[in-house]
Parts: sequence; C-alpha cells; structure tokens
Amino acid sequence: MRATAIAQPNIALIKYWGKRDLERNLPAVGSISITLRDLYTEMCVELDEGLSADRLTVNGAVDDALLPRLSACLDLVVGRSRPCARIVSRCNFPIGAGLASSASAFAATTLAAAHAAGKSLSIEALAGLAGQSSGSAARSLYGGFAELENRGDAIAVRALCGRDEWPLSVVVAITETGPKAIGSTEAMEISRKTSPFYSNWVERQKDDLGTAREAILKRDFEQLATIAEHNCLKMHSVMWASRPPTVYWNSATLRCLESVRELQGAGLGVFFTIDAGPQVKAVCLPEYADDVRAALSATEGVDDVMVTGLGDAARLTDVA
Ligand code: 2P0
Repeated sequence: MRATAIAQPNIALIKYWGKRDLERNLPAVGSISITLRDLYTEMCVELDEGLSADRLTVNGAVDDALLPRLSACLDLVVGRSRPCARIVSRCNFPIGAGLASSASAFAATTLAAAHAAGKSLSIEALAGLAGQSSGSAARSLYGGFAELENRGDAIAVRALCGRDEWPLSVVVAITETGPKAIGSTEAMEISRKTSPFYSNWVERQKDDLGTAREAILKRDFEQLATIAEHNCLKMHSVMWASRPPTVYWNSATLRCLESVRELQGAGLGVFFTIDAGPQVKAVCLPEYADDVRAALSATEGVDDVMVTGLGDAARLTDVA
C-alpha cells in the first residue's frame, strides 16, 4: 500500500499553452520537451485505511498548498472510493516558480499511486492520467526528448530521442525563487478568452512542432534553437496581449536574454527558453555549458544557476 517514485521536471521547447477541454485537461496544442537530469521530485504515497484525510509534507514540513490537486490526482489513479493517503514529497528546486515543479510532482505521484494501489498500468495509461492532473506532467513520464500529441480524446506522448542520443546541457538561471503571481492553468484560460493572438498561436503550432521534430531527428542545433526561441517568444506575446496581461518576466529575465544573445554572437551553440515564470533556461551544446554558466551567473539579478544534462523517465524507487 506504499510506493515511492521519482520524476524529473521537463522544459518545453515547443510550448503547451491553452486548453481545448478544461474538464478533461486536454491541451489545445501539442508540445515537445526535454526532461532534466539533476532536478527531481520524489513522491511517496501510502494508502492507509486508518487515516481520515489526505496529508502532505513537502521537504519535511506540512504543506497544504498542493494537497487538493494531489488528492484529485489520487482519485483519478486509484479511484474515488480509495483509502486516504499520506503523501511525502521531496524536491530539490523551487516549487511553483516556473521550473515545472507540477510536471515532476504529478508524474511521480501518478506512478507512485498506481503502484501503491497495486495497479499495473502502461506508460501510455500513466501519461494519460498524469496529464489530466497537469498537462506538462504527461511528458515527465518519458526521458530525453518527448512529444505530447494533440489528437483524439486522450493525451498521447511519444519519445522522440533518448537523452544519450543527443546529450544537450541546460543552464537554469534563477532570477526569483518565490511563487509566481498567477498559476499557469488560470493564465492559459485568460489567454484563450482574451488574447487577440491566441487563435493564430493554436493554428501555427503544427508548423513549429514539425520544424522542431525534424531538427531533433537530424540533431540540427541551429534549427532547434531558432524554432524554440520563436515559439517561446510567441507564447509570451499571447500572454502579454491578454486582458489582464500576464507578464512572467522580470528585468533579470530580459538581461539573461541579452547574455544569451552575446554568447550566440560569439559563436556559441546556445538558445533560451522561458516558461510560466521569470527563470531563463539556456539550452546548449555540452562543450559550451561552462561558458554559458559563467555568463548567466555574472548577469545582474541572477540569484542562482543550475546546470544539468537531460534526464530519464519517471521511475519507481520503492514499493512496500
Ligand atoms: C509547457 N507550461 O509546455 C508550458 C510552457 C508553462 C509554459 O505546461 O493547467 O502546470 O496543470 O495542465 O502543465 C505549465 O502548465 O498546466 C506548462 P496545467 P501545467 O511546459
């Protein structure tokens, strides 16, 4: 009745932004991501008939913030008539700050809950369940490069390229560790309802996915860099034009972009991407990771820098 799983967050290079079915949490667009190796969330789920309510601790302290969504995730995976659960979470990076903590948290919870309940589910079924809890979580069930396809009534993810087949590095520049001002679920809905650019964003996503998929299969860094930066800036433009606007960036975010532009000008293979938060992720060829780390560390307003390679799929670490 107890299982523990670890999942790594993933960073989208072609972004998921917007839902076509809010109730089933189906995305309006497909997305392509890379899973990160050195950031992790571990989730231990223990189903206990003796408990009268679900309980959650995060890094050793009681924390109810994520509990309603985690309880809903357990209902989906185990069933509504399940016993209550003791959930113990450990995470080695800031939560709710645009570093895809919900992706790793819900991927690990889905996997741990299924095994705690004695259910043997395929990775496709697990991804479908994780994606209903948090769209990006479906991608963290996979390692390396993964594509979430926007088709049919279910969430479908496929592996595009293993982490060792194209071992890129990612330098994460932390510009703020506090929680973001508005959650991405709510911000996506504001974009869908009010942004004049939203329909164009949805229509053109297929082209961006095709270009990125081709770049990954060819291992063409320049092509991937160009389309990933374009797709990221388009997603933020959709948000900026919403009413009220959603602006996740701070001044250090923009300074990091300037630093990346300078590195590119000096001939380094690196590109940026930014998610629902002010952090900048610089994806680079491994031989440039030290230079990229040094440049972003020296950028005004950057609090911390993490360097990581690409990670594995979510995995079970203990069942009892
Ligand atoms: C992504 N983001 O593709 C995009 C880019 C943020 C910006 O997926 O509402 O937490 O739980 O399905 O997965 C963040 O959204 O949203 C996200 P829900 P989720 O990584």
